[in-house]
Amino acid sequence: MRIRDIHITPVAVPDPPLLNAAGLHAPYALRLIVEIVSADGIAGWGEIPGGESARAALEHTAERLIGCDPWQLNTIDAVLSALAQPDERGANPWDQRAWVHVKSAIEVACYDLIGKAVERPVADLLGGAVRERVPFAAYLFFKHAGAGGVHGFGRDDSASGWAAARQAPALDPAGIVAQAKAMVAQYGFKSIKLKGGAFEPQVEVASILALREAFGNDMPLRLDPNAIWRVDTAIAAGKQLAGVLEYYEDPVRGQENMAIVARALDTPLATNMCTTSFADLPGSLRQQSEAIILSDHHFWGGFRASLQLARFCAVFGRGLSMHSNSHLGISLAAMTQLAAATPNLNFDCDTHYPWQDGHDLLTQPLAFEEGAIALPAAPGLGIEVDREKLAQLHQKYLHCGLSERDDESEMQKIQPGWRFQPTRW
Ligand code: GKR
Ligand code: MG
Repeated sequence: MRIRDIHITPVAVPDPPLLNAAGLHAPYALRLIVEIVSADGIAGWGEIPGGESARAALEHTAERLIGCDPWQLNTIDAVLSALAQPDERGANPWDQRAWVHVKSAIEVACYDLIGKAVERPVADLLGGAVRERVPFAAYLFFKHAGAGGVHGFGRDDSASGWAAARQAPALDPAGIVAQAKAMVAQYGFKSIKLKGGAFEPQVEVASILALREAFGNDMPLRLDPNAIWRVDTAIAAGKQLAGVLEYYEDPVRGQENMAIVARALDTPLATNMCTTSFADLPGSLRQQSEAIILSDHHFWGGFRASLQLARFCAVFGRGLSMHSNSHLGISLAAMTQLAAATPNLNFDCDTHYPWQDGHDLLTQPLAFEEGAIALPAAPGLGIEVDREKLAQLHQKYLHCGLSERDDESEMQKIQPGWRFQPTRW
């Protein structure tokens, strides 16, 4: 089998005004969709966070992969490694490295292609499914009113349930509880993560306590301030939340600070910010910076790298969970296939998908039942891309005026002069 074509399509998907440590989500989230077509006409799909730097890296790579055999992933890795430029994760909540994302997009699309060629789901190619249903967690955000997109997504006063909650502001503990109830009622999630780092720590602690009150002791709760708290703030908040959190995600910045907080608390610390690459693992072991690593095939470099990370976690006693960023159904399918084939993934995975639900590019979007996605039976990723919807989301990209994610500039539109601070409270 040979790669005949690689198509790269930037898309923009309506995204609500969600708040985080770096500012505010823009009306559109950017994604890059990669289609790899084999000489015999089979198409494999991949999806990664968007932006012109990742797109340039992908395009540069794509032309060198034409003619390669998609089964020869080690050869493809070597081609990518030879092209890769040094890049850095950056201080933002999300990972800005272009090259690991490129590697992931290509590998995922190759797996989809191979799975379709041999008529087996990707999970089978990764060693076989150890679970048929992959559980996800509700992902709450403090937010302003609005459901994303510039045209046609104004307030709909007739909306109810999750559709209304997605539009409603959530700026205090009561708003967060209302959002959680609507999201859990709609999708059946069995655990909850709150994106923190947006307001004074006491508001976020109060929101977690309000969630505990509203959902009782059987609902696991997580809080993620995206590393914007000082060590003393994080320890004080962690003590207030003792016995309440399933895990405490990136309260502070860097492995050394995480290790200090970890030693002061009984609650396990988790990260998708201080240990995000294989080069970070020796430091993680030396410092004991976290108890749980949130894997993410987009920034660990694909499925095989994620399984290697899983093996590390099993050997060195780390728990393993899964991180997400705003995403569409190709990424959701890839996360589901990988999670299904990862024996020691022992927490419900993150997903932003409810914030994008209704705007997907799949012919038949994946659906959450009781908070979980059933592993699709169809080969490859188990999904079909609707080319018309893809073209519509591409048109939105061409007209949205965004070329990179920039939550700080978006925040400045409503709070002139607002600046991102790596450590704020
Ligand atoms: O979507 O605003 C967001 C999150 O802050 C995201 O960018 C992070 O990457 O979800 C992420 C996290 O867990 O840190
Ligand atoms: Mg996080």
